[in-house]
Amino acid sequence: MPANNKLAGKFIVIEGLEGAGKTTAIGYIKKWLALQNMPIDKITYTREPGGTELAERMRDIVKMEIQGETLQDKAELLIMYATRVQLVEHVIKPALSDGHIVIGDRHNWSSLAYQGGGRGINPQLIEEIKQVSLGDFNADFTLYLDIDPELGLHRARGRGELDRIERLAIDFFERTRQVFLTLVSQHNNAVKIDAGETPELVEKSIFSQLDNWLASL
Ligand code: Z5A
Repeated sequence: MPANNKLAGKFIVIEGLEGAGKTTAIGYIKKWLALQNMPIDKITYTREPGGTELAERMRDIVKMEIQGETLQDKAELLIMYATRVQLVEHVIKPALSDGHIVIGDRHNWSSLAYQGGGRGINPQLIEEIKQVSLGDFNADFTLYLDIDPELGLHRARGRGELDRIERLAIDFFERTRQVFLTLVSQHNNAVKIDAGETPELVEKSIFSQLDNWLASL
């Protein structure tokens, strides 16, 4: 079967801390898909939180700071799932049904890592919310870009001012990273990429991991 037929209807997700290089990695995946002769009009890109008109408005709420009222951790978690339901139902599932490959900049693991690890919300509760909102819908393949939080935030800072979440203390990101590392070790359809390497090496390892995954389909 040609590679592009095997890729049709698949959902690839890139996860990692801020500054890990997820946006940059999407460019590498784009290049790799071109090598597989994947037609451009059969590739859908998404980002979370966001990706639909309503979900983007909810993203603004998550990022903003209101004086005198903090966004409660559970409210933050629920907004993440509200945006995800909008995105999955309005964009991701229709695209997959239409034979697209969908490349997601973050998905469910981000909630387990940030709201579970970082904020300390019980992972069982997050799993229940996930089941209620998305059922068994999951990524087909996850590329986790692993980076030391100090380095990631340093890179993110170089890009501009940090947002509400990015300004949290470093131990928040250490806990978040630990959950990502645990998740990647528990899933056969996920790989860890050393995102602290040079862009050339990161690109090379993403290509090689995608080649391996494609061969396994
Ligand atoms: N969040 C959550 O809490 N729960 C959830 O369920 C979800 C999300 C879905 C979304 O932020 C925030 O929402 C995020 C988690 C939370 N918050 N925080 N903090 P976002 O979408 O605004 O940002 P991000 O997802 O964290 O991505 P980012 O900061 O834009 O980083 P990135 O996409 O991973 O990195 P990049 O833009 O590709 O690269 C950053 C810079 O590093 C850039 O200048 C690159 O040129 C440079 N770079 C990239 N790769 C390299 C290498 N290999 N070497 C050197 N320099 C590099």
